[in-house]
Amino acid sequence: MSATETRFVGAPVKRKEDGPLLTGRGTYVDNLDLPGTVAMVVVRSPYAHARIGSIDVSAARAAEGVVAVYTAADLRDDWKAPMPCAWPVTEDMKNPPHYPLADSVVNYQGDGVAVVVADTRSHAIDAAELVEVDYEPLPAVVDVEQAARDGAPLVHEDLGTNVSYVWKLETDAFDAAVSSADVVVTRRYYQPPLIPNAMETRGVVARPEPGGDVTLWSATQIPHILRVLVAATLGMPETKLRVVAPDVGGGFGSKLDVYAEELLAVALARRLGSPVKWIEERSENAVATIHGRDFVTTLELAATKDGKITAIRANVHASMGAYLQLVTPGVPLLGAWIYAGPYAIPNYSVTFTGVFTNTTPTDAYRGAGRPEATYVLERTMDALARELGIDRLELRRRNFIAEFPAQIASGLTIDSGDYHASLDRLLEVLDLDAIQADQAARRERGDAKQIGVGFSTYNEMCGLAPSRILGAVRYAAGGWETATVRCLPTGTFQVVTGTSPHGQGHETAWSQIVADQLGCDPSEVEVLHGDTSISHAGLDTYGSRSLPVGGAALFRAGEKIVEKARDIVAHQLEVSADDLEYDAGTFTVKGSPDKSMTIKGAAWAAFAAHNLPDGMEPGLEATATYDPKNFSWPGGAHAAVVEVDTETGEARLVRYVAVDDVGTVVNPLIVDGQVHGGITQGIATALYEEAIYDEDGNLANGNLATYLLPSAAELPSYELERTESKATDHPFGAKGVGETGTIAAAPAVINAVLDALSHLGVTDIQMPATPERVWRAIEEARQ
Ligand code: MCN
Repeated sequence: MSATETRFVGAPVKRKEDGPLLTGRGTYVDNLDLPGTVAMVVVRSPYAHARIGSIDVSAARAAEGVVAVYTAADLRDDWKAPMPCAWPVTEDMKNPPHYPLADSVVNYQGDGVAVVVADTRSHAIDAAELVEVDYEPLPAVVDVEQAARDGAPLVHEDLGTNVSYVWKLETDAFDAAVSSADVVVTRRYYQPPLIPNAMETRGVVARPEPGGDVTLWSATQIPHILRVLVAATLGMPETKLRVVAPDVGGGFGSKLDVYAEELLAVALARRLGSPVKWIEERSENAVATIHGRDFVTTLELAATKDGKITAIRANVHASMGAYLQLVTPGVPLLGAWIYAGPYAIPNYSVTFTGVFTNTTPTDAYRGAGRPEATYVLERTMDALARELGIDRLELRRRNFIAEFPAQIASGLTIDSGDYHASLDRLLEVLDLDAIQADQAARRERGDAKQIGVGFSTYNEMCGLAPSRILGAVRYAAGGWETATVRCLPTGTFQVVTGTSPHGQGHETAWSQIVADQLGCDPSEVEVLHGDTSISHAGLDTYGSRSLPVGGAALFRAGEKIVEKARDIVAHQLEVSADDLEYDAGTFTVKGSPDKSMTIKGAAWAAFAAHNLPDGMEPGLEATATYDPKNFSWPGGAHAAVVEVDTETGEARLVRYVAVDDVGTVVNPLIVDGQVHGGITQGIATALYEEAIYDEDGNLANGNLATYLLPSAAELPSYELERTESKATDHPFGAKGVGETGTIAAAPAVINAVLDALSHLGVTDIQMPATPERVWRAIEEARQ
């Protein structure tokens, strides 16, 4: 886009979608009240591991309002395939068949064993309590390293092991590089399981339609993928299923899945001939929706004594939970190529061991694989700096990748970036000298409240795409995206996108792109999404792919419109197409500024079709499908300043400064919002969130009174800055932003806590750095 064309791209246009949402006029799944709807409730196992002896549903069947009760045995013939896992990361990956209801053994607390359908939700809940299940408890395993050892209780006995797969990537000269290094720093990190808590829990309505069709409304991120996989699992032709993602109140990766309840609702709607509705309760969400993280990682950095890092090795045990969900085994791989982060490290080794445990299945949670990689790298960078006696920022600078495109040791190419510029800007804003003077003064005085500053310089690989690379790592689907732009005869515009926003503001951002390209106001653009009967193709929203891939497809469709319109205008004005100049929606004849015609005028001419070039089809619309050659590579530098009360162990965030490079920014308000939310999730990981299981696999904190989510009261106002290096593989240079904050924040915060306590000899604290953990670390260091 030229400078004159970008009136709206780059401008802080307020989000179009927010008015209805903020005034209670959104339509979420639970707002659907279709005539004749019956309510579905899932009966869930209280045990993490148990054999099912018998299930007695007679009392439930006889209860008031009950329409039907089903167990796995009743529904066996409804499934033509087990629940899908789209990422068999190795040829011999173990993936035990997983069906919507457990048959003979339950494998995590919350595993579904029966489903009750009643006239009202309260009747269904009451009846669900009458389902009698005879369980024989089995030994459970929750610790990922323990589960991988010989002799551990087996989650799936038939497999003979809890290890689902081992995946390895290593460069040739790796061992030689480690043995010739001056120093090798090795650290071990635990990243606990996390419970995604979208504002809207999951929910489903499935309505049978005439002719055996079904419409499925789901609070999902992936209506297109869901349609294909629900149809395949139920053995329905895809044409018989319409999937609608209405307003969706967040997902953060947890709604990038094919869930048992989606399959059950469709199957039961077909059986019962009535719309079936299921709405997840908040405490149910804690066990029935996927969890994130649960990684134990050993990271080694080998370096010369002047701080040149020569090799990196990561050995990761990643919990799969009890079953492989849609992309569970692939989550570690999403970080596999970026364990060296923004640093030029020539020798590289990562090994992932995917392990079953008796816990809720894990899957993609904001950042998926990349926060895990960045956390262990940035913590170890500080450890290496201490070991070498080199300033931690100087160590980073000595190793930054400085020339682009950069081929990295893991095999990918980073097209663009400027990591020095982001760090420079961070330091301009931060005033490190003042923070360090404050730190020195507090130490001198022996204050109870100590201050620390922590850094994280990062890059990430997002914009999930390129189909060829995804295919090469055995991911079943492609990574393209598609968009249609229609220029309507009345001078308005319609976009149909394959992306499926659930909080990211695509209606606004996509309108800005079209407005600039085709010369209109964003309010004149209607953006349609999230309904497979309207948007037939698409690969949906996750992996910060929507702007890098879907936005690029939209831009390409706009280019096609401009080219067709050029021929129409040339014909109408009786000039050659080469004689036309195009700017911001208007074609002007070169040298004759009074002779012009707009895209809107061309749209009318294309509709009326009275005077079109010979052979040209009426109408002005175009579809483009875009499959980039490379991932999107944002990066940046973040700093956290924390105050730690050394008497109580409480760590409180005082400042948070983030400098992100996401290439061209379409909407700075949306980008700031994305970074805000992302940082908050990263801080939450560092200080508050952890799903705690006891040794029998009981989730000890599955509600919001005990599972801590920070609110605005715990957090400072963030200071957000940007640098800009344009993506070379995107038509207007944009990179993804949806996960940057989450990826960068956690290590910055923990590094800050450790900096605050470094004079006391504290060198390690496990996430989340709760007051108890901080206090214990201080006490241990004192002894
Ligand atoms: N954007 C922009 N300029 C850029 C980059 C992005 O203006 N250079 C805008 C885009 O136009 C889009 C938004 O920022 O409106 C996010 O774009 P993108 O980075 O492409 O990410 P996606 O739209 O694909 O969203 C997915 C991403 C992920 S992976 C998670 S997890 C996440 C996130 O978005 N979950 C979210 N942000 C979320 N925000 C909300 N409110 N709810 C969630 O569940």
